[in-house]
Amino acid sequence: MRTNVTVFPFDLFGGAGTGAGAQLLGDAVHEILDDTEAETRPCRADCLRGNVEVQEFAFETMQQIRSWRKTGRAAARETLKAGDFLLWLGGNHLSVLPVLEELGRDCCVVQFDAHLDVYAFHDTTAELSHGNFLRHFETPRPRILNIGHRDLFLTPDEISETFEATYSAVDVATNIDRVATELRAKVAGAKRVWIDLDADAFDPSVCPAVRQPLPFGLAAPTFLKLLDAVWSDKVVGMSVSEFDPECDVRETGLNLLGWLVEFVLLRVHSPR
Ligand SMILES: [Mn+2]
Repeated sequence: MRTNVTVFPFDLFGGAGTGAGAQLLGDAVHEILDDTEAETRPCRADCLRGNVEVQEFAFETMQQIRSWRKTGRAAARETLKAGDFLLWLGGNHLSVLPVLEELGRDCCVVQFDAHLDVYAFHDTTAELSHGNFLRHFETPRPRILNIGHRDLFLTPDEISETFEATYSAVDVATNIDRVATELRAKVAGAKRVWIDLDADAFDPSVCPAVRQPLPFGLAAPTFLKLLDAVWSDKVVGMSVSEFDPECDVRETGLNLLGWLVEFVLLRVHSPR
């Protein structure tokens, strides 16, 4: 098994500043790999040697921006087709759309997010944005489960148009064992599983580095427990998005997400 780390710092249509977050996490991966290379004593990260490749995209020219979605889809397709694990370090949450579009119906997306990105408020744009992108698939949508949302607006009918199931932060806080059991059952029926983390799923005290924080979010150990519940060999990749270093406090978000990235790499590559 090899891992392709794709740094995809797209952050237009909402969440400008998160592109820098994707690049920072990409730098963190380089640091992990360089440190491992330099280490002379045995360490757990030895299993990463030669197995992790980092691919970085930029969105600086008009041409790069115009073809962002096509570029993203091609990059995701190539890694998924090769059977490699795909770690997608995105800018805003919209930057993950090209990956989700490549997954297909038989994939179950386990999405950690404070928001249900299907918003069509009177004051939000009808055009594609990071707040409504789940309504804009060009391909058949994968199954999507949300964990940790704090939405107080959408009706159950609107939610069920897009989400197979949602487990709000209240559900998680009041009965995490039931949530873990149900998630386990749901992913068991999927051919492939994708983990999609929007950093604002965490409580702002845990990860302040987001542009649209909502209170009462997930605690870090809670996230780990639910990640563990859905983890299996069927997990083909994971995306991390909406990390905005400008909003960070004493690098709390960077430390949290940097640790998580290393944890996931080890989880994928450690001999069992
Ligand atoms: Mn969000």
